[in-house]
Amino acid sequence: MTYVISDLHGYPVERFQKVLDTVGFCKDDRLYVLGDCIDRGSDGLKLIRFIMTQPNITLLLGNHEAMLLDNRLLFEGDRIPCASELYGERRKAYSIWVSNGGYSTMDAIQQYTSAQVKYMLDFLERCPLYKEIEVDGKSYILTHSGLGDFDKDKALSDYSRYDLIWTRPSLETSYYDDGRIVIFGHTPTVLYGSMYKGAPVFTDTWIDIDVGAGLGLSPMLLRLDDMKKFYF
Ligand SMILES: [Mn+2]
Repeated sequence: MTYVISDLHGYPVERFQKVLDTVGFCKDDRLYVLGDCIDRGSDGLKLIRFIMTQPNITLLLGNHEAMLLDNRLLFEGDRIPCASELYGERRKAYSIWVSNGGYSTMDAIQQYTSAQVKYMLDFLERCPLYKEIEVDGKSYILTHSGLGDFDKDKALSDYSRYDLIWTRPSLETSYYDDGRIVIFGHTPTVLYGSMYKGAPVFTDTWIDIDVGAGLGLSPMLLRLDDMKKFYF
């Protein structure tokens, strides 16, 4: 069985593990986590450390993990510098992260040794921006946020990082007609209209599975083999 989930945003790791147990997730199954494990809630780094130990769970990079990586110099000294000590590009990267809910991760990271932090950040540096998979004869493209600046003749490797982790697809204008279904998170589905609150959005060419855990709603695991939804 193949599962996808996205945007856990610091969701309690023990509850996440319990859901995997409930669905009977085992070593022959595969789970793709489509980015944004961290920020907002407090368990983001615990989620990442759990994922790192699971050979059949793949984490794709989200814009929040990318913001953490953009700030990795903060964690390489004896203490975390404050904003007034940062200048130029470093100050800009810090401001962007803080304004997007980075404080919870900044606080949590201080519980770890510098070797543990380096190990986590090195792991995140290796996380892919997209995956192409096939389940039961159907082809899917997985990314954090969809495909910005979509062109069906463009190779996935030619998309910019921005177009894979920051884009906000539109119900009206985003139509990914390359024969594969694009699955992503990043945009909480309630932003497409209150009738989508807490539920995934399915269109002819894409599926948004960010049901709003970052907004305090219940996360959802989607099983691609039968499109069954599991709510936490
Ligand atoms: Mn995101």
